[in-house]
Amino acid sequence: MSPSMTLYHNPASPFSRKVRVLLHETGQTGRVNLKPVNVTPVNPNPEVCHDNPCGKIPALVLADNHVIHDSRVILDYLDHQHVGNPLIPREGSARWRRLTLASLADAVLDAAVLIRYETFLRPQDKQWEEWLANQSEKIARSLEYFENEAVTELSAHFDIASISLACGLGYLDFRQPDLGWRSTYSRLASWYYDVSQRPSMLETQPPV
Ligand code: 99T
Repeated sequence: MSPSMTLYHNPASPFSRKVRVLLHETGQTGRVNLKPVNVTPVNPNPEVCHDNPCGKIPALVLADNHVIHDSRVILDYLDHQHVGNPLIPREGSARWRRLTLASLADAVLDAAVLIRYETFLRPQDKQWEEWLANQSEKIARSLEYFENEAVTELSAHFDIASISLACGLGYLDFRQPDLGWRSTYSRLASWYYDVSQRPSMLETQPPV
């Protein structure tokens, strides 16, 4: 199968990783050509901006040159392109529950990426400690919810909710290695240990 689609991505991007994990889980890696790009809010890439006006990755260019962007939209699209069990429930309460858990996992990612940009891109004398602390609080409240209210549900399926949280925890390990979330959220740590062994997670690990 020769690739008919192109994915703008970066190995460090957890949003791109979600797409790549779903491609592995649904047997579609051969359909997508991976195009690595470096983008930050202060270093836009003209090619990405041409295909996705907001300049963010991931963005998926289809065979007919139409472009789909935002990881959640791309996951939804790709989940309609395979014949196995859907990784986003198509209907019923499961659909809204799993999408809501995925959205909370994405909120962890949004906060962690904002922390990365604030600490890595913004000059140190302009960094805003209170703002950083409140992004960290968003992460803490969300992980506490997953630990206390959702870990059993997560264990039931490796789907959009689980993929999003697994990529979120992987990103915390990558960008905030001293956070020590495992000691506070032991059930999440055990769940993450198991899902990290999946080939889709092993083959998409962020760079060391
Ligand atoms: O904000 C920018 O201009 C460039 N940033 C991005 O493209 C980041 C890369 S993660 N992507 C997103 O923020 C996508 C969010 C969107 N809602 C989605 O696709 O779900 C880079 C992380 C890192 O380098 O540490």
